[in-house]
Amino acid sequence: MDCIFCAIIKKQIPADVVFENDRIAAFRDTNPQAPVHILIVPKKHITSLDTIDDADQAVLGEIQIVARDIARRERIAEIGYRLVVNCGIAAGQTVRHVHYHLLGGRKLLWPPG
Ligand code: DGP
Repeated sequence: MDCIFCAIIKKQIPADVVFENDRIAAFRDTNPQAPVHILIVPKKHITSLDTIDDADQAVLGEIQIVARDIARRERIAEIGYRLVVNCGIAAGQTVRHVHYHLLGGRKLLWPPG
């Protein structure tokens, strides 16, 4: 399987990893859209939100706990931040390994476009 995020998780290609445990990795986005832009991913390869199943419930919940902790550490929690998942072509998903964008450090517009 040719997946860039699986390659990062296996440390076959470099990334600026800010958090890691047995189930989850978080690393800085190479094309940041905000002063803080971190991707949080399950280590298990899941293609998109559309292919999650009941067995993924715990890790997907844990990702939000990880996001909260990273946001506090990156000092964006106080002013506010956004956690975004793009699912599928119309939403602009380009990497087919489910990932949560943690964005903060500036005023974020809504709707996102
Ligand atoms: P999305 O459009 O939601 O699929 O977001 C994919 C994000 O992944 C995009 O913001 C750029 C980022 N990205 C793509 N390739 C790499 C990579 O090799 N390393 C890192 N750190 N980020 C990547």
